[in-house]
Amino acid sequence: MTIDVATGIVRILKQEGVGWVSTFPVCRVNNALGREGVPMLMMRDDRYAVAVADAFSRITAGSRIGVATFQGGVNAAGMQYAYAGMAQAYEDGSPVLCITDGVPAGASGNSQYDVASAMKTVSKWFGYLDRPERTPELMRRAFTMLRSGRPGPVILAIPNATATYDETADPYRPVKGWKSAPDPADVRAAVDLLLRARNPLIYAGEGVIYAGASEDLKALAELVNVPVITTLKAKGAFSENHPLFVGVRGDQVAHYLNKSDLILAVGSSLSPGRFSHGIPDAATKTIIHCNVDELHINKMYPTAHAVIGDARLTLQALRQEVSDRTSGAGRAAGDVAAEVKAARDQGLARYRQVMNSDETPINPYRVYGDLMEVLDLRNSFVTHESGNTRDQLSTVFDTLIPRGFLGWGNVSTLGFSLAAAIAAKKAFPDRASVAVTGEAGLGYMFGNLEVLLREKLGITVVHISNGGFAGYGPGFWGPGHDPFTHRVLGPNEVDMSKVIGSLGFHTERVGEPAAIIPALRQALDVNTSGRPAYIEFICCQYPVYGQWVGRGEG
Ligand SMILES: Cc1ncc(C[n+]2csc(CCOP(=O)(O)OP(=O)(O)O)c2C)c(N)n1
Ligand SMILES: [Mg+2]
Repeated sequence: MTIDVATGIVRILKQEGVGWVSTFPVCRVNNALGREGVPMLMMRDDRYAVAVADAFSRITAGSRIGVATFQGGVNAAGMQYAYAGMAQAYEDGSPVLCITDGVPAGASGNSQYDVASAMKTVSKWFGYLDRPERTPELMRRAFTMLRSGRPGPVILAIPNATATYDETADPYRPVKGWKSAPDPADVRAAVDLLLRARNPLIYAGEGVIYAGASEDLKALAELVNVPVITTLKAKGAFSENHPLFVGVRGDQVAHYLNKSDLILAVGSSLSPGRFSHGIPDAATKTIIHCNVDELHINKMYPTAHAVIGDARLTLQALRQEVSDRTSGAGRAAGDVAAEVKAARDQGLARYRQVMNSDETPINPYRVYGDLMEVLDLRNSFVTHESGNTRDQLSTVFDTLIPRGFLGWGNVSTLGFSLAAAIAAKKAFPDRASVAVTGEAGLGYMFGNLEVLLREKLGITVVHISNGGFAGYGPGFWGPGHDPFTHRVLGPNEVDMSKVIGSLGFHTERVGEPAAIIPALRQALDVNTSGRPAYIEFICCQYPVYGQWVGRGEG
């Protein structure tokens, strides 16, 4: 059977279980998607097209691959804009598939912007489909990259979507994805170190979520009686009401990072970026680094010992080894849980206090506390924005299930929260989905709000409306870290609830703390019938949150 490349790609996507594709036109594969009956979620710009697909892959931990299409080729305006979305996906290691038109044979060197070299800087793999009969081969490679090893974006450029090939010559079979198990000798050596340590600490990264290893993490932590911290992106990998959970950031996390003599890092790059911890006195600590590949081993810190393999298989192997060595008894080392509780109570006291604050303008922590009260934390999704909402929510928001909260952004691109909330709704239609943003994130979202109405996506946007870029203003960090670029029109000058309400959203403007819970309840209720909501909370500027250890002011 002879088919064209675009149709071949779409049929393969269907075989791979792709149920919808996000897009911003134009891309020649789109017409084949339409003809073959694959729904398209049309975003209002290319960056969001990528970001929604990226977030879908993250939220489903790669079990369902998000796919985006956008404009490429010689007229690569879409790709130039999508670059921001791809860079974010690459930075955070998200397995998203991007498909674009390729520069046709004979047209290379035509434009100033070099598509291939640009895309190579933001992808795990860039494929160029130079012959139509290579369609199954390149798609196989793409899905192998997406489903195996270290997660990251893959991009396919299709220079001639109407070229034809024989579909039966190389029949496509879905790619399973493969995992690697750690070397047993490395597991034994890791357990030697772990059982000798006096104050070990588990440092869990997003690899635990991608490996579906939350239960295995819990089982190991309990067996060895070791406290756990998670990275921002792994928030929720370990249930945050567990007695061994220390936190993501804040004084109690600093305390444990400082005091630890051994760090068992699992599924984390251990890269002290802007939104993660440094390891204090790393040279004096023993770092066991469990990772899916070697990229991050001995990267920023000396690795005492590495265990390379899938996080789940690694955690299982470590647990088995500990169990064998200790006749199933594990490692008993005092009342760790009571110490964790005391450290948490102390570290979180100042935030718990403001979660009950009756002050006006509203303290943002009051909104977060009330949000936790209103949501079913086992059946909802919340995400933050770049800015104070990230820093504050990652300090206090109790996350009970993996991806009940999405922490994101080794480098955090403003506006991603809307994409994440959309993706969460697509992944789990029955869960409430909430994006918490400041004014900067909201600014990025505006063009895309129409999508929620058109697609009947019942999502709530919570706006912590404080009239400025709160972390940047004067008076907080001595003279302020960016005092000249801090103020924007605030709630006294613009009524955003009217602006967004006239689009068709359910909106409310809340100035009184007592009105927070009713407003949230109503928004979530309206969401269940597919209507999006925007709630503006008139808040004070309160740039107070848990610090990253060794990262200055955050
Ligand atoms: C695309 C992009 N550009 C610039 C930044 C830098 N940045 C981070 S937060 C922020 C302002 C946040 O202000 P706001 O949304 O009002 O939140 P608040 O801190 O007041 O809660 C800026 C400009 C970024 N994260 N992403
Ligand atoms: Mg603000």
